Amino acid sequence: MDCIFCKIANKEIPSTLLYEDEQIVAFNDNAPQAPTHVLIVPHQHIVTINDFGKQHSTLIGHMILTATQLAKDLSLAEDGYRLVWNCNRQGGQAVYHIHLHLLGGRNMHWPPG
Ligand code: D5M
Repeated sequence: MDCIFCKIANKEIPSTLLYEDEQIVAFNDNAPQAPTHVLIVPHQHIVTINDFGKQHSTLIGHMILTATQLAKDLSLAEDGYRLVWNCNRQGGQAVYHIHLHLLGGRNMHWPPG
């Protein structure tokens, strides 16, 4: 499958790996939108968050807990940060393999653009 995030998760192409286990990898976004911009990505190829089902509950929880732990490790927790899932065209999704964005290190805007 020609999927950039499958290739990163399989180490076929390099990334700045920050965390990995049997379910997920986390690495720096290559077009950062904040001083810290990390992507949490499952090994499993899931196209959009519309494809989440109850069978993914553990994975979803694991992705969120990993993001919040990374936020602490990267000293973002006290000042705050943002977690984002983009879904499909109007949601701004560019890579069709789900990923959770962890953004921090600056003031975030609300409403988001
Ligand atoms: O976000 C997709 C994100 O993926 C976007 O912020 C750029 C990032 N990206 C794309 N290719 C790479 C590689 N090779 N390394 C690191 N980051 C990458 P979306 O929510 O789909 O708009």
